[in-house]
Amino acid sequence: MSTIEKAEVLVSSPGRNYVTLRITTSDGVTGLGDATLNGRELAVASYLRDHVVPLLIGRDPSRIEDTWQYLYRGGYWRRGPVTMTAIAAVDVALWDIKGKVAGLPVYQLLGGRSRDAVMVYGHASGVDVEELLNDIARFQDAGYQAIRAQTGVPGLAGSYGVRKGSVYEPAATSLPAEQSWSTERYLSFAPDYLRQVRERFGFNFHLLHDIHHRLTPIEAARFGKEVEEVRLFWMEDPTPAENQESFRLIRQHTTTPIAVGEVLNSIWDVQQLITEQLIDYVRTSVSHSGGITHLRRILDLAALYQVRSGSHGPTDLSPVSLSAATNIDVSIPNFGIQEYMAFAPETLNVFQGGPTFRDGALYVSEEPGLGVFYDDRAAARYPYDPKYLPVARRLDGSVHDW
Ligand code: CS2
Ligand code: MG
Repeated sequence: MSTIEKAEVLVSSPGRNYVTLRITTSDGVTGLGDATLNGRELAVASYLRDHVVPLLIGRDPSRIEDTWQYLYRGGYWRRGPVTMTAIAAVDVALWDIKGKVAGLPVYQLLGGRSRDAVMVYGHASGVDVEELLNDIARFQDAGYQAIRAQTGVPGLAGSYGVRKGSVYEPAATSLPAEQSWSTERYLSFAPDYLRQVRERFGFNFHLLHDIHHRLTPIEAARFGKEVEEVRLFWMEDPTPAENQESFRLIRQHTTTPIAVGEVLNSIWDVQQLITEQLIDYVRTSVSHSGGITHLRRILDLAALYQVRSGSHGPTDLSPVSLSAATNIDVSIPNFGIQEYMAFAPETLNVFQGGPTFRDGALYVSEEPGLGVFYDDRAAARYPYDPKYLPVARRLDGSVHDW
């Protein structure tokens, strides 16, 4: 019987910080898992290195479910982004190994294809509306059928979602940058610029917008109602989702579709949102919600309530996550859309292989497992570089959700 012989926690910063788990079996088969948690990377690296890796050595790598249960229940303390990201990395690495042993891409182990192409959305942004509109045109020229639109709010220093340079990365400073926020200014500005997007480009593409946890439920209800004419594919994270029942209020006032889940990490965190149909897309990611094994449970529950997938997928989830996500996306019945940001060239120097982007969609790799190779020599050129996500403060100086 093959056993787990080695499990390496690889920390590097090709373009941005990534934590990668590489498991090697006694037969020499390797599997990769993404353990990156933006702004808290070393917490997961330590959780793996100090508390999980010693438990893996000697285990049967084929026992994916048993290992998941062993790490989840055996950890005693339930859920949370650090725990569930660490478990996800182990889980995805074991699925990678299982695919390689079987000589099949992981999606073939998940029931095979339900679709050929995985529709993605790109991230258009600008410091002002004109720059945003020009960026949307660029994404349309690149073949995207779905585009997220974000721009700065006039008079506010710093703003969520505006790309600087070629790759968007919000964790850009060695201490949290402080950005100002005004709900009033946002609510009087955002619906109008989304209307301008439709006026300029029409309705023949999917338009998405990320509110990023910043409104109260009634403010989100007002926003959703005001933008119904814009026909958003979704409004994302309209209000913090710890209080799942708060979405009932939003639902009472608007038909604008809602997407939630990227900061959540277990089926219990989205259970009410799904079973009460308070959301339309669930965004939990393969790398932060317990891996392929747990994300499939979430998506199977979602399918019972006609909630579709919309998994988180910016560049702070590595190409290993994107490959695992695409293997899930191509196979599940209730696929909605996959978030996709082009990685920095340095990132692709280290993480080689995975899905390919073409005409607004991702095409899964046919290589066995996840089809991603981690190049240690390339990674050695990019040492860890601690970075923090920003913090938002209201105009009165109090902390707000970033
Ligand atoms: C964003 C993320 O992609 C999104 O929808 O919410 O970019 C998020 O801000 C980052 O993943 C935080 O690291
Ligand atoms: Mg988001």
